[in-house]
Amino acid sequence: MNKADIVDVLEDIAVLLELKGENPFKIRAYSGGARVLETMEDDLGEVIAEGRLGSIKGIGSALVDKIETLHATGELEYYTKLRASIAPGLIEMLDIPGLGGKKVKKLHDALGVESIDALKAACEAGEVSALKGFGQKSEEKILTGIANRAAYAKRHLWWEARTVAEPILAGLRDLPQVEQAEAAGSLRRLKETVGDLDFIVASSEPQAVMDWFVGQDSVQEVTAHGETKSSVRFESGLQADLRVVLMAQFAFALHHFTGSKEHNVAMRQRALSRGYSLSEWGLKPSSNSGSGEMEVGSGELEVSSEQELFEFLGLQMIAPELREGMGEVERYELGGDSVPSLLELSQLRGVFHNHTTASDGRGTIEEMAEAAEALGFDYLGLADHSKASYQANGLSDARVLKQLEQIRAFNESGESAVHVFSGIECDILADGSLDLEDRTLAALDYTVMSVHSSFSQSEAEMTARVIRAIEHPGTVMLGHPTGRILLRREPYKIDLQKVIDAAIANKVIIEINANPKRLDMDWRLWRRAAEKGLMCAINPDAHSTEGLAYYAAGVNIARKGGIPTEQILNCRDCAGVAQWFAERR
Ligand code: DGT
Ligand code: CA
Ligand code: CA
Ligand code: ZN
Repeated sequence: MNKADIVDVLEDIAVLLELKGENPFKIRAYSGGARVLETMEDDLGEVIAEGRLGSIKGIGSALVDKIETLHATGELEYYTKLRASIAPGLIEMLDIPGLGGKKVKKLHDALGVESIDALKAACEAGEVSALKGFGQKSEEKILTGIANRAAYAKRHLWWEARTVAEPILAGLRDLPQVEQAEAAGSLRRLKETVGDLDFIVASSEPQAVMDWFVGQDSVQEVTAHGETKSSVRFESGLQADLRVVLMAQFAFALHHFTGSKEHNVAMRQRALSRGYSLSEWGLKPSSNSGSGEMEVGSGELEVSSEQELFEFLGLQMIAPELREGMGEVERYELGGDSVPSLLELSQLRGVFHNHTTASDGRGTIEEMAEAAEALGFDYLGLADHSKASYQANGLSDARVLKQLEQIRAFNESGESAVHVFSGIECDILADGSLDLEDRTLAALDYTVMSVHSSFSQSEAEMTARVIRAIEHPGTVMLGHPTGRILLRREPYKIDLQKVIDAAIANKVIIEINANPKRLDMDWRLWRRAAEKGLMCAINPDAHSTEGLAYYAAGVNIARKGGIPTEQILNCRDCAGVAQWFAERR
């Protein structure tokens, strides 16, 4: 097990001990040990091999054994037993924002609640707000947390859903009975989260395809097994629908089940206005149109692809990710205004906003650059945390300047074909001032300013805070502008229209944080913002060499947002990027 995962286990143990009401010294040994381990600069494997772990200040004797066991085996009996000794419902409560070990213990001791449902009932009966240490506000917050939790459980990150979908699609395509197979639905539309998977197959032998689908090893439950539709559920709770149609219907079915519903409605209206009725089965003259001129055979029209379907209705091909019923049917009229071409993965020359071992990343400058080179990039932007993010081992002014020297030396060494841009992810403090000195910010190639604290400010305060940071001459980019964590934490309150206008006025870039859990700023805002002139950067926010791969999720969002490639900094070459940075400061 690697260091970061061991840190997670130690932190988890501390919380579980709190929940059990263990003595504070014991609890602190684990939480403190986790912090020491997290900020340790030496390689954990080496420290263990040299027998030095026990001599590190803050890692007590009880921890040495456990860390070594976790490092060697990835398992720890003490931890497994500790978890098993606590009611699962109490562990689930820890997911509710604002509830840690201590508070869950209090609720359990005072009210006897052992499940989320019981906690919800206690809140609704006003029993929680009556407890010392909880008030009306925390009771409401718990109820909101429980409601969000239920909604979150119904959806899955696109990135994870894709991992499940890929082998299924490959398996379907391998079946001899299958003529064509595609994933449809929100997965194909590249939505940030996915409710369920939808597969469409063309085959004249549906039964064999259905049998294979429901018989996959990973299937936990078969919820439907019919002639043309089957549904299954996997262990993660993710469900999948399969529909099998004849080849002649494939393009129609694929289009219909790709959705979105709103897009389908607009398409059906367009067809109707031209005298046709469109469904998942096909396209035929609507009964009262009386127009015979386009009829084919029985009245059904044939199309062999979605492109032909769009063209028949006088439209250019609309990429699946744009089919959200947000005016795309009007915009893609043949012969209408030109629409921007969508970003391709291969157009990215590099990425910005990535972390190294200097703060909370797992890769060194050299390792991150090597990984960027392997991805074919020309440059890599590094932006570690600043000191206010102490839990992430953020850099002081002095440490920033030291890292800057290291990056310069790295670039000058000529050991890498990748040019490293020196940056920082600097905290925007509660009042909108910045965490580092102006001259530190000015010494760097570029900066990303982000909010990592005081999330519960009012909308007016948060908006003013972020705009103050945008107006600072040292600011080049704004990081994850709403702080949302998909399926876990709601965005903080902020007026993004005002933020967008301020960013444009100050020539500040807003990032697409490409971590699949963030995808912030949201695609729904990008088209308008880009039309107004906002510049974008795709920022994987990688905390390891593997994390660089998240740039692909950012490309999805840029496509979904219809951002023209000229307004995406990553499409510029090294000199072009350097020029942008220089002109902004
Ligand atoms: P999801 O699964 O919630 O992430 O979102 P989708 O879009 O994948 O929705 P899903 O799986 O319920 O249905 C797949 C597509 O099928 C949907 O995008 C459009 C089409 N569809 C489903 N139900 C309806 C409907 O009642 N009316 C229309 N027009 N289309 C529908
Ligand atoms: Ca779906
Ligand atoms: Ca579905
Ligand atoms: Zn951040």
